[in-house]
Amino acid sequence: MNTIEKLNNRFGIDGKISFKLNDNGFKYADIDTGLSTATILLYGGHIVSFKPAGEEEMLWLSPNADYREGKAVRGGIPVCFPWFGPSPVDQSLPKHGFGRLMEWTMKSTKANPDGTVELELELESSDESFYFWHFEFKAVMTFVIGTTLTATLTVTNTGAVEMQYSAALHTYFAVGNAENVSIEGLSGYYYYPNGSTERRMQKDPYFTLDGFVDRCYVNHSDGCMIHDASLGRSISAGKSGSNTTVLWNPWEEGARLILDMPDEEYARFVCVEAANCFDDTIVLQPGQQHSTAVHLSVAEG
Ligand code: TA6
Repeated sequence: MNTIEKLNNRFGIDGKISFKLNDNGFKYADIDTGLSTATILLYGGHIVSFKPAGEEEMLWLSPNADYREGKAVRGGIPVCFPWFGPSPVDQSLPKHGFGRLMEWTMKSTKANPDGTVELELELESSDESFYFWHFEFKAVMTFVIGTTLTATLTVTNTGAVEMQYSAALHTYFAVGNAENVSIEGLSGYYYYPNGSTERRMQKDPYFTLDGFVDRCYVNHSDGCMIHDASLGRSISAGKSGSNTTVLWNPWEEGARLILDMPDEEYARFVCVEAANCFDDTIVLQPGQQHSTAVHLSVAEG
């Protein structure tokens, strides 16, 4: 019996969850709840599509995504773990950690009475992870999929010493045109713009995209609303367990430097990321755990 047959035997749910291989040989869960469809790659524990019934796709995925071991798939909700950005100890290690570069193990699937389905994928410390990071851990991605999507990263310190990590659920929200997008919910918060160490406060109630942005909002534990005038919809990007929000769009010039997306695609997404980084890194004593979650739903425009 091949791996896909085994996955289907153990975790498939008739008419709702089946396991397949994509054209590049990556395993994925193909999900149809009736309320929505979704696609979750085992590689990276990474959801790359979520489309509530009757709505446009909510997650952007690059048409040129690079499906190769050791590369990150651009789009969806990459899991940045156990560090966000460059490694704090060795800049030669992969940016945004190794969680998005390894295959996660399917642990469970479940169909709930309310029509939602639930999937759990796990990444545990191993010889491979020790090469990058000398801590013992268990990371679980839980997805609850219905008309809304909740994606939760729960990290447990399974070792005998204190462990510190940073992380992000680096969501690429699909939009009609980034030039017609404004984001609500960041007013009154300090942010560090584009890698600067000089903090500023956002005064405007809305942040309107009009060029390259890479901002890190600190002490921000609430969600945002993403208003997309082109599609005439708003997305509620709620979160919990995260005190930092990162906004990113490479815009035209930046997109030209990114090889795994077509240049013009910068206009099709905005990243609003639920992060634990900078002042908000997580410290876990042996046996402790922390969860970071995003709750995504569509509202009218
Ligand atoms: O979250 C924002 C960011 O850290 C940006 O600086 C930008 O580089 C982006 O992530 C994408 O990173 P990646 O390694 O996936 O190309």
